[in-house]
Amino acid sequence: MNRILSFIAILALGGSLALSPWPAPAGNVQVSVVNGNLIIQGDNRDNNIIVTEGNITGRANTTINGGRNISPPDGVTGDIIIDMKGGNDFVRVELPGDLPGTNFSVLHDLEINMGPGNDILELLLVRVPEETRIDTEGGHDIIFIDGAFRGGEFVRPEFIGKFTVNTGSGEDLLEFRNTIFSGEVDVDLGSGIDGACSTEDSEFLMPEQAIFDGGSPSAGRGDGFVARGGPFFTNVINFEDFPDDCSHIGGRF
Ligand SMILES: [Ca+2]
Ligand SMILES: [Ca+2]
Ligand SMILES: [Ca+2]
Repeated sequence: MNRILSFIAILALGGSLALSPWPAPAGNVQVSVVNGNLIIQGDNRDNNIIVTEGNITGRANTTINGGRNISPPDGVTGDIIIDMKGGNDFVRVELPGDLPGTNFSVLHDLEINMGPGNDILELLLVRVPEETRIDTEGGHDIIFIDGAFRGGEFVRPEFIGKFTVNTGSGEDLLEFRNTIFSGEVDVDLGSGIDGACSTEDSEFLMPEQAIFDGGSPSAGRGDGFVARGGPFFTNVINFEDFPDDCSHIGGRF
């Protein structure tokens, strides 16, 4: 399977509910502003939401504050905190930062906890001015990061401050393309046969401060790392498999 097919597979998993092996997404996601932080909190059902500069939208039968969607609330001056709790959750965030015509963006930190369950997180054209902290906890989780076209221009994702990922137990995949990591990067894929995948032109402005840890197991096929054409990393530990493409890593056969 080439990378385009693998991307289509991710889209099919997250986007096309008819093809999803999972039950239809449900539950309610509560959005509130607490001490200036935007809190987006799921429940223990399979929640499916998209967060953009214009809307926070529930897909399929997932509701937002009991309704179909809401505009980003006023009064957000702090961080954006997403906590999806249990269930097989899908979250897409598209917040391209302070571009012309943007009325809502990440102002400080972005913190996302996907909780137990097999989760998919997509960060498309996201710009985070300060820290990014992602924890997908147990389960077979996928994190996919890429740019996208906005107003005819391709906008790359950019993480200015420290970027931290923990994917916990389960066979997890972190795939990123066209992404700019300006600061420290600390990726820990936890136990399970995991994969980290850089397929396109990502940039690490501090590659000596980028750590990728595949975790256990360290026997057999082991954890896979793909950095085709990418920078030379010095801190890649607990990876055993270095294939040319991402189609057979992170629990994908
Ligand atoms: Ca949930
Ligand atoms: Ca999970
Ligand atoms: Ca893992």
